[in-house]
Amino acid sequence: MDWINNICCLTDSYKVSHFKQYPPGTRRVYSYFESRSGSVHSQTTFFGLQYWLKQYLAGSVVTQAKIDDADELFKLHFGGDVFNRAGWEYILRTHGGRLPLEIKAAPEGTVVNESNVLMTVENTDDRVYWLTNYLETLLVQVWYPSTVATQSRAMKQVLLRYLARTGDESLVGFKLHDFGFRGVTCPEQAAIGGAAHLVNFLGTDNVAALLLAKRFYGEAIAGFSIPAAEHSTITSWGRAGEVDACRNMLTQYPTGLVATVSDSYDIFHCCAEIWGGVLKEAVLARDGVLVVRPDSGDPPTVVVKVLDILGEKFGFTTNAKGYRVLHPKVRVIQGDGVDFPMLERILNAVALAGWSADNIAFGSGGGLLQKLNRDTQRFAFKCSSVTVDNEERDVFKQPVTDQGKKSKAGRLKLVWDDSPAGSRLATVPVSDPRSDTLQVVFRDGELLVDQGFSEIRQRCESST
Ligand code: AOY
Repeated sequence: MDWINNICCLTDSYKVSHFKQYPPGTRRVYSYFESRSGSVHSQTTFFGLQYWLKQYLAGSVVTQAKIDDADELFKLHFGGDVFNRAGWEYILRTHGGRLPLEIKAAPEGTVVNESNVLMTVENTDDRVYWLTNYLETLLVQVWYPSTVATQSRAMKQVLLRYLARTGDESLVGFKLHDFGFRGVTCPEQAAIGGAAHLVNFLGTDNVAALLLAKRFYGEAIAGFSIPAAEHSTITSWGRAGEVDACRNMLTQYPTGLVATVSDSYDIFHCCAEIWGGVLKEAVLARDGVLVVRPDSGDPPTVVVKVLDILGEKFGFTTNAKGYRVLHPKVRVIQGDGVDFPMLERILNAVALAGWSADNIAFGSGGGLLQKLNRDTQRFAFKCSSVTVDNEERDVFKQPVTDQGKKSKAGRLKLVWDDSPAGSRLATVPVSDPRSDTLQVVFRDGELLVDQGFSEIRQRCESST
């Protein structure tokens, strides 16, 4: 990744020109990051900044070679001298290549309502006023893990609602498995989005996510998986060999959980005549749990029919909440077509058919890591204060064409606001006497806070 790791270039082209555009005498630029009102999910989980700080911003990140590379590129790109070579050389000479910025941020895993400050950025050297918003491009990318963590948490709440009504809430950690590595754009995105999902869950097939959680958040092993079939391993045996392929899964993995995709030819035939027929005694004799995976068709219809067939063949019990639970050696995982709306449609169909949510887990790929964008939670980074000469001025935008894009003014803090209804995080001016939840995480090239994955998980889970 060293071809792209040049801080001078990790920005939008127009920002390279902005150092000449602030008012004369500008010494400080102060900007903040928020999820604006009108987002898809009413609460937002903040996660991922520490990866950007460690990977791109901490330490001596400016070198003469990087400045020279950027200068050469921008000469060609703009057809002239637009790049602030002298400004970057000043950072190199005066600050040893360390960025003279202060970044404050909400602790990762913090859950806020819409329209709250999550991060603030300000230059610490008067001559480097232009750097604050030069970094907007890179810092705003935190929208992605924050949105994945936000949506994954919303999916967890849906699962918890159905588990509370029909089964056992303690099972929730393994109810939404990350199938998304292949569906994203690159390994870095898989790692970032997959780690964000693991803030809420324990199940993943996204190995890149494990690497990020370990290297950047100190978590030795953030997620777990089990042996599982794919279509190639089943269909290689031929259509007539499907039963042998299935038997092989049971014998190769004689204990514990094992998952087998079962729709290669006919999911209903596979459930009735293979798992619930020829191999029924082998499944029951095995010291573990068989997880049957349908992978095509209308998910609510197919899942209910699979549960009905497996229930008829293997038997079931009825739990204290009045819902049916399959024989303990058989479960189902649905990993096709699962996104936020589909999750609830399936759970609703399962409950309506009298089946407990205990019977089923979900896999989600594109729906978990890809079917979202910066507008999902309406993330934005805006300047709210500048200091020009000795005058601190409030700054904001208020477009007549969209009142929803009005930005906040002044220096901000995030405080616990107590009302009769309970305590919630609120954004107030820095003059407010209450203590700030935002922490200084970065100053002048130094990372000042190192957050562990378990504290992040706890913070997210304990917030209401
Ligand atoms: N994994 C549970 C463990 C994982 C997978 C990964 C794309 C699993 C399947 C399964 O049971 O079936 C990426 C599709 C499936």
